[in-house]
Amino acid sequence: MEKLRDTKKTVLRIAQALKNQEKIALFADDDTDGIVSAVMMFEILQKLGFRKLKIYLAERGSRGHIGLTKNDVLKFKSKNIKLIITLDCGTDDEKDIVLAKKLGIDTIVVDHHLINLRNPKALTFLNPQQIRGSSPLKHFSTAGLVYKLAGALSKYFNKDLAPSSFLDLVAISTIFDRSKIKGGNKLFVDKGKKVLSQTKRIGLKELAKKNTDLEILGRKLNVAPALSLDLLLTVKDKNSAQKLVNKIDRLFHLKNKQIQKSFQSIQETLKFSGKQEFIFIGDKTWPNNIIGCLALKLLKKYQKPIFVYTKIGKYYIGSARAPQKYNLVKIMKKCSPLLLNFGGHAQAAGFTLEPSCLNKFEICLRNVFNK
Ligand SMILES: [Mn+2]
Repeated sequence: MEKLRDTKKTVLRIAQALKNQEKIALFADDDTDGIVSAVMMFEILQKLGFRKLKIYLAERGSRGHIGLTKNDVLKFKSKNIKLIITLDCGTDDEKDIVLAKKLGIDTIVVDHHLINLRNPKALTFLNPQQIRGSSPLKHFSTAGLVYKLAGALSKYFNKDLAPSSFLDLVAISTIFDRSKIKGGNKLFVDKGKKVLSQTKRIGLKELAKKNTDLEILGRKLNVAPALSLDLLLTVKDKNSAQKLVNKIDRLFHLKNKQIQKSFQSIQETLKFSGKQEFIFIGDKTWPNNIIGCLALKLLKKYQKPIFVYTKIGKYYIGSARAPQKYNLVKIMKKCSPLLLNFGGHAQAAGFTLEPSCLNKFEICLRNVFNK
C-alpha cells in the first residue's frame, strides 16, 4: 500500500519535538473519529516519552466550524505550545495555520476530509485526499491514518508502539465514519472486533458491556465528547469508568428520543411538500448534536440528498448526507459564496451560513440539482 505523503517529514518533526521536550497540542474534531484519533495519538506520543501533551477538542457546535480558529492559535501561543497536531480536522484551516507559523508554532495536519483549498500551508499535511487517482488510503478514517503513522513512528524510533492494540478504536471510527468496508478497512474491522473482545481499556470494556456493536459504540462515544475522552483514557479505574458509562448511556437514550421526535415531525412536514430532488429542512429548536443523525435517518428512508439545519447563536449550521452517486462538497462549492464554511466528505458534509443566506442557499441548491 502507498505511504501517506509527508510521513517522513512528520516523523522527523516529532523526533525534534521529543528531543526538545516541546509542548504539543493535540487538536481534534469532537466527533467519534476525532476523539479516538486524539486518544491514540496521545498514548502513542506518551509511549515515545512525551510528557507535555494535551488534547483540545474543536467544539463544532459552538462555532459552526470544525477546525482551528484564531482564538485557539492565540491560546496555544500563550501556553507556549510549539507544535499543533490536528486530528480529523485542519484540512482547510490555512489562515490559522499561517497565523500559528508566524507565532512560531508548527502544524501537522492528520485528516481525511476533502480538500477545498488548493495549497495547504501546514508544515506537514497527512491527508490521503491529495493522492491522485484511487487509493485505499482515501477511504481510511482519521484513526486509520493515525494507525499508519504509529507504524512509521515504531520503525523510526525502533520501539514497539503496538499499533494493533489500537485496532478496536480504529474499527469503531471506521464504522462510525461510514467508510467503505473493503481492503484495509475490512481488515481493521475484522481485527478490531477481536481486539475489542480482549481490550485492556477499562473504559471501553465497560461501554461495550451492554452492546459490542461497533456502530452503537461509535454513536455512544459521539454523544458527549469530553466524557468519551475521559472514558477512553481510563485504563485502570473501573469505578469511575462505570460512572462515566452510566452518564453516557443516559445521554444516549435522551438523544435517541429527541431524534425520534424530530424525525416524526419531519415526516409530517414532508407529506405535504412536493417531490423534490433533495430534502432541505430545519428547525431552530433542534439540538445541533442530532442534525447529523437526522440527516442520516432521512437518507436511509428517502434515498436522496438531505440537508438538515438548526440555529446556533448567530448562525445556521447544517449537516448533509447523500447517496453514493453524489458529491456534496462539489455541490456546495457551487453555492460557496452563500456559505461561511462547508466541507467534509462526498456523502457526508457540513455547512454554516448567515440567516440572510438560508433561503438563497436552498434556491441555489435547487438550481444545482435541476441542471
Ligand atoms: Mn472522520
